[in-house]
Amino acid sequence: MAKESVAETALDASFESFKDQVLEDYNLARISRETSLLGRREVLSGKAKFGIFGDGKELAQIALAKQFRDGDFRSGYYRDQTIMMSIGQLNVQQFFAGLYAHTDVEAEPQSAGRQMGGHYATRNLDENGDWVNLMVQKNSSADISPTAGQMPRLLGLAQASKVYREHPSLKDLEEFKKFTNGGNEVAFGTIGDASTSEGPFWETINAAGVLQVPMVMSIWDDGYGISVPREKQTTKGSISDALAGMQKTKDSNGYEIFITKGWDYAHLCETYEKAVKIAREKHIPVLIHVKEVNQPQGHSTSGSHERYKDEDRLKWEVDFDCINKFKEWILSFKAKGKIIATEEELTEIEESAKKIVREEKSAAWKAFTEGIKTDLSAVIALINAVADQSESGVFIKKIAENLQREMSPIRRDVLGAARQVLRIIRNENNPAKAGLSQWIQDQIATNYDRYSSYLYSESESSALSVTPVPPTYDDDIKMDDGRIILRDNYDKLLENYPQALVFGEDAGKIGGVNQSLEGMQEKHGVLRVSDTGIRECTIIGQGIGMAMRGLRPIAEIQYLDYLLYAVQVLSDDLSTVQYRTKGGQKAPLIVSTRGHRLEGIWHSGSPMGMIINALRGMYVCVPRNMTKAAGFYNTLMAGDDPALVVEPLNGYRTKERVPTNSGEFREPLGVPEVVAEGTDLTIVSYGSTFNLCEASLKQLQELEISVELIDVQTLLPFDIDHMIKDSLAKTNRLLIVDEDVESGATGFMLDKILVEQNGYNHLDSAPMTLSAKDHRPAYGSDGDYFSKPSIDDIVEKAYSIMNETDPIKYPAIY
Ligand SMILES: Cc1ncc(C[n+]2csc(CCOP(=O)(O)OP(=O)(O)O)c2C)c(N)n1
Ligand SMILES: [Mg+2]
Repeated sequence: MAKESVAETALDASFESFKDQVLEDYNLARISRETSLLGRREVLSGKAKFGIFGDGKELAQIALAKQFRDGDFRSGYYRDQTIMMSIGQLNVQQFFAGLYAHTDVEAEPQSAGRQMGGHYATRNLDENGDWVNLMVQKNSSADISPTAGQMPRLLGLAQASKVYREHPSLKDLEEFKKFTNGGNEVAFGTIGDASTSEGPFWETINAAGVLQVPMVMSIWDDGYGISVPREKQTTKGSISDALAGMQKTKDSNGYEIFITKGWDYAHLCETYEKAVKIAREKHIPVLIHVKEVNQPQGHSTSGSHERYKDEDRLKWEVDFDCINKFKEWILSFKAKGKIIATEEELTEIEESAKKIVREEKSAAWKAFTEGIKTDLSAVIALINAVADQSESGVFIKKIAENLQREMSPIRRDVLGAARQVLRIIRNENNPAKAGLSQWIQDQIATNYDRYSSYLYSESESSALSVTPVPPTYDDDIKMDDGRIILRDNYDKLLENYPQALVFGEDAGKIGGVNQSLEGMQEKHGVLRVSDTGIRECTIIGQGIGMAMRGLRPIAEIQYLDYLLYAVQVLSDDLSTVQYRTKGGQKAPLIVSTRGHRLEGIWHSGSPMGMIINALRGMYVCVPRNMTKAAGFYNTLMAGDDPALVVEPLNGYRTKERVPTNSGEFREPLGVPEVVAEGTDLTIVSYGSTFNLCEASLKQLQELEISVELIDVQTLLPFDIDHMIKDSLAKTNRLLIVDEDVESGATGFMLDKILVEQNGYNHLDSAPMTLSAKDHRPAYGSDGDYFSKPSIDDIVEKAYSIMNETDPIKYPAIY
């Protein structure tokens, strides 16, 4: 029996230390529970906006955390406060700081107040954005709210251990000692029972079984996903039954599956010890279905569980409350005449836990409100100074008084009042105006840092700081297919960066569907150039997780049209890593895909507007040829930002001049290239349509239209130095061409050029856009001709702008 065996081992070792451990666990369970109880009250009393807590999951998490070692990683969800406390990465004060949205990273290291409470992360970067030693701390990747969104990244976090263990040259390199000790690190995943219904869960589970990575997957089964019961979520009403076919056998890969109960301390401890050992030593994934987990307070502060739980279940929540059960177990424990604690001793722990949590909560509130109070006093002084000298003094004083009377003022109240006053005195020559105005400007800058910084890397390695290097060429002109330029560049990258890995569907054995990795697996090994299953979401997840552990993955999505399967993880996870941790974590993943025109509805899409709107936080490169694409890969490898590179699908067999410095030349981001100079009209484009624009130049010249042709090269960032505006100052006319839907990326570019760059000041004609039709592109060359912009369309659109300007010189064609 579990109880006896734990006890006996313990007795043999040292009863005293066993006892201390159990009581320490009891204490932590109580502290965590009190935090949940008091946290809920803070929300209900209006001091915090939303609360979601880990009550009922304490015991299982304590058992898990006992096996958590330095260098290990967690990828979990909002119930995991006890794991975080147990591994020493969250204290009670920090928990409450998160609940209140304290924006100071010292007080709230999880997200600096950016994420709602219950979303956890560790600080894995120093203040310069460089990696800290991940091997001297227990790590947690930063949580996200979408259910099962933690799963794809978990796969990569676990796979990194496998790569580190099996990679011949990384093992001994000093610079990787801060990420691994021979690949012995485990990735702990947690998920709720209901969230196992999500696609990313199944995709991850399958992939980890195939890859055999050290992943310890825990399912906290409390029987509900908000109000919907497990039976409506899971086949057979049991995730371990549903996954039974995944069980590893002597002759197959697969999982070791464990089942335990959320209130059974001894069995939980034993199960986790066994399970984690298997994952760590043998790199076999394990799944722990923790049944009978309770949820004493219901789902969150948004509602009460009495709405959907019947009386029996509500009674069960009390009878099988995991901490009560733990207490029963402690009190009933007797081995060789020894006991762990008396009821009085446990009551003492409970009282002390309550007191500690109350005190920590108050300290968090004090620290949170102090900063705002300082701002408040400053602004009231400034407003009163303005009031003393204003004709609206009485009214303005009233604003200051109201502000002072606010019970729990927030920054919006403070800044809002100041801005209101400045608007009132807009016509006055008030000597105190400058002080107030300056204060507002300062506050806006400070709050930009608080709420809007770190969308991208702010380190010295930011992709925007990489020094550009032009491609060099031999005097005698050597031409080759675009795919060869890419392949030779990959070869050099794999040589220069031992931490680089390339993987995707068909990327390994055959070297990619377009042969841009031809021979690379043979040369660099199956570990570094590999095939994956058809599973775009977890291909990205592999990349994110590995990038979070110091590797430099290049994840390939076979076609741009299939990026949609991965947009959720790219948008919710990868694009927000820096932002949601305020620079505490990074995942410099390069995503490579190929797109724009080729053939048919799902092999010629160019949904760039959707992509750039969904992926703020990543850079998006849209090269017109493979030399440019290679130049972007090289820049991105030298930087530490995540990015997407869209290779032009019709460019693999196009001849390009072969550079002599493969792997070295670096294309800058956000710097358009003026490919042809002209005086009548600026045409702006990128990718495959850029090449069509270039092919139109001759006809346009014959029509006596002098075109300045600009390749924007990257959509995110877009023309950092406003070069396009300078071109408009010369031509006064603008045509933007791409093959996205109408108002897609052309709409974005129009806004950037006319509004952000103030380009509209230079225009003499209405700006024009030319894009594809709103439907998906039809199949075949005629489908392409009638769905996407053609040379005819480009020439005629440009001509129509000139016709409007000078109908005598450019008479209407139609
Ligand atoms: C993609 C997505 N859909 C819906 C939600 C809203 N939501 C938040 S938690 C939750 C239930 C999750 O239940 P379960 O996985 O069992 O975890 P538990 O809260 O019970 O621990 C839902 C539907 C969400 N966060 N993300
Ligand atoms: Mg649940």
